Amino acid sequence: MSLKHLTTAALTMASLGLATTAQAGKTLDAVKARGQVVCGVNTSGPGFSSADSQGKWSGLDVDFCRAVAAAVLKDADKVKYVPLNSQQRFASLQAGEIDVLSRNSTWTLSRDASLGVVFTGINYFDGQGFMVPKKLKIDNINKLNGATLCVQAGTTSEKNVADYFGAHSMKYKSVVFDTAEAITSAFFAGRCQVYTTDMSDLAGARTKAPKADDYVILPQVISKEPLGASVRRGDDEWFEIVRWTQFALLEAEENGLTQANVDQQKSTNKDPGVQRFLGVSEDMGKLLGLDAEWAYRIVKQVGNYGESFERNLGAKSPLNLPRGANNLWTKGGLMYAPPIR
Ligand SMILES: N[C@@H](CCC(=O)N[C@@H](CS)C(=O)NCC(=O)O)C(=O)O
Repeated sequence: MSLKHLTTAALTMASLGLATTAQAGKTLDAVKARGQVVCGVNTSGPGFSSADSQGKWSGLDVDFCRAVAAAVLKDADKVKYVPLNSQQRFASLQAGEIDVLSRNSTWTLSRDASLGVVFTGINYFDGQGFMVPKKLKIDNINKLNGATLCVQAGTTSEKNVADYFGAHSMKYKSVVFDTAEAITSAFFAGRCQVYTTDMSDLAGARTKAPKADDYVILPQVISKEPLGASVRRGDDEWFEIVRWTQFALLEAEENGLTQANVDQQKSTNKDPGVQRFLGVSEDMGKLLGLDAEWAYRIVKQVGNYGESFERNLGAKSPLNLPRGANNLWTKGGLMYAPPIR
């Protein structure tokens, strides 16, 4: 076939809305050759990514890495975790040391447009808050004028406090740390009166307090912190895989598919959307450079988004966070996946 005919054929397929198989991107090839997804995670974020004494990682962000590995390598355990502090994370992704950054990172315009990385979605809607010792009897952030704040370098938290206190003509003194470990020990030792970061981080940090009850997290938030994964710029195929992994976790929940019922649903559920999602009727995976069972494996090996949330952050976890904005759109939340079709 001549080039002209080939182009015409491609244009005809596109105009008819017919799908073509995805080209493998270079990250996908590298991940397959290596047999591991290298995932950048938090050094110690309870509920998001933390390692136990045996070095086993768990958390919402860890589950996301596992879901990518289940989709791509057919095995959620094929992940290498690289713990990164706030300042290291984007440089590490940019330098090609990791394939995905899944580490409580806020999606902002400057990060998305100027760091050589691109965010793939939102896996947790958060906001910045403040934790204080109960004995200070502070119940509102408007009482923080003149306070000493512990904050981490290289975070949106650092910038938001400057905005907020400036806009409200309030003074503060910040004590800046490079790691969460350093902040929590300083705060619990009384070196600053206030610890400020994302609400979810505060809930995690509070679980590490010598006596959690001695600390309160104030109810007000001063910012939007949409947390999500990011990948290096320039590999659209890999971007699509990571983005649709997030959507698959949500779509599974919306369809009532769980780790426990997915096998039975696969053989009995006649809903065309479920059959397509699980690769029974159609192969959606090939459009991503994967196989028909990519999404089935995510559910089977990791569970749906809601299961991951409950296990890591919900009422049965030490963080005990409400689902709130992170509920599905069908249940009053903001979590929404475009159609998998
Ligand atoms: N979501 C905010 C804050 C994220 C962040 O790095 N928070 C600190 C809170 S102390 C953290 O997780 N530190 C742990 C670490 O450095 O590994 C951002 O993207 O800048």
